[in-house]
Amino acid sequence: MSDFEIAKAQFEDWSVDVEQAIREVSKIPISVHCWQGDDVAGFEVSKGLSGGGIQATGNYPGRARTPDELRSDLEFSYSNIPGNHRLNLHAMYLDCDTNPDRDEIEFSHFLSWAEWAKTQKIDIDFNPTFFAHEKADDNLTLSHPDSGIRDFWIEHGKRTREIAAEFGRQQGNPCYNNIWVPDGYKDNPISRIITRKRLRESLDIILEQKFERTDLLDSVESKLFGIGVEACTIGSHEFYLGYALENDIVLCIDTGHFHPSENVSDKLSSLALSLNNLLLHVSRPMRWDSDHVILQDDNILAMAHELVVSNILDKTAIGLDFFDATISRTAAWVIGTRNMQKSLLRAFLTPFNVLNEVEQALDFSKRLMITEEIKDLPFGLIWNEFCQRNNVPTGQRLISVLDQYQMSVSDR
Ligand code: RNT
Ligand code: ZN
Repeated sequence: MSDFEIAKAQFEDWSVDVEQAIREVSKIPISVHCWQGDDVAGFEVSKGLSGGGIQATGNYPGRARTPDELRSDLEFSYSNIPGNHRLNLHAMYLDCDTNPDRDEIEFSHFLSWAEWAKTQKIDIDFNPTFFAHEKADDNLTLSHPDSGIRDFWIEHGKRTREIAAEFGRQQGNPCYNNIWVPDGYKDNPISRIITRKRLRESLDIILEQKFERTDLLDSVESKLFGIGVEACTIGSHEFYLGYALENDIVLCIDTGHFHPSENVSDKLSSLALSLNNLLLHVSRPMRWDSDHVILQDDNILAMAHELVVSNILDKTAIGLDFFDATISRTAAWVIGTRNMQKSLLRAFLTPFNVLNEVEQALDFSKRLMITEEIKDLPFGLIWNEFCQRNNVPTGQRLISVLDQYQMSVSDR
C-alpha cells in the first residue's frame, strides 16, 4: 500500500471520503491579489502618498516593476499552486502608455491583462484604487467635503464597475469589484454622521448603473482603523453591513479589519444568514492590520472550518490580502495560497457528520475526544497526493523551486 492508501484508510475509519474532499478543494478558486507582487505600488506614473495605512514594509530584491514582470511572477506562482485560481487586479495596475488619471480609465487600459488571463485560463476580479493619489492625501475620498474631489472619485468608481463588468462578460462569470476607501479622521471628529452620509450618497451614485449579476458583483469592505485614521473610519463594519444588506450587494470581510481579539470566523455564519454573497480578504494581522502572509494557523483553520461546516462556500468568494516586502514575493503568494487550500482540505477531511451528531446530542465529552483525536490524522499525505495529481511540487522540491525563481529575479 502506498502512503496515500494508508492515510486514506485512516480517514475512512472516521467515515471521511478522501476522494470527495480532494474533489471539493479542487473546485475552489482562490483570488490571488496582484499587489503582493510589487508592494502595492502599481503602474501609474504619478503617485500620491500611499495613504490609509496601506504600507508594505521591507525592500527584498525582486519586486515586479512592470506588468510583464508581474505576469511572469504570477505565472510562476500559479504553476506551484494546485488547481485553477483567479487574479485580483487593482485599478492602479493598468497597462498603457497614455497615463490616464483615475477618472479616465477604461477597459482598453487593461487589455493586456485580459489577453494574458485568457491564455492562462485565469478569471479576473477587480478593485477601484481610492488611495495612493494626490486627491486622497486628506484620507478622504468619496466622503470628502469638496464636491469636486468626491466627483472625481465617484467617476473612478463608476469606471471600475464598467471595466469589471467587461472582464466578467468576457470570462463568462462574475468579476467581483471590491470598493475599499481609506476615508477617516486621525483625531476625534465632531460629526461622524455628516461624513458617513456623504460616503453613502457617493456610493449610491456609483452603484446607480445596473449590470448583469452574471458579469459584475459589487462588494464593499469595512475596516476598524488605519494608520492616520485612528479616531474614526467612515466605512466601518456597521456602515457597510447595513449598506450591503440594503442594496443587496456583497460584503467583503478582511480578516485584518477587526479588533485582534475578535473571532472573524465566528461572523461568517451570521452574515451568511442575511447576505446573498460574501467576499473574504484573508490576511494575517499581527497586533494591527499588518497584512502578514497567512499561515496554516488557528484563525485560518477556523475560517475554513466555518466555510465547510456551514456549507456556505457557494456564496463565499475567497480572496487573499497580504503583502510582505521582506521576503520573496513569489514565495509569499505560493505559501499563502497553499495555506488557504491546505486549511480548506483539512476542513473537508473532518468527520463533521459524526461531530454534528454528538454535538446535537449535547455529548460534549465525546466532541472533545474526537476533535483532539483527529488532529493526529495524516493530513499531509492527502495534501501531497493532491499536489502530485496537480503536478506541483511539495517538500524540499518546492523549496528549491521557490529559491531558484527568487534567484532569477533578485537582480531587478
Ligand atoms: C486595505 C484593504 C484593501 C487593500 C487592497 C489593496 O486595508 O484591506 O483591501 O488591502 O485593496
Ligand atoms: Zn482587504
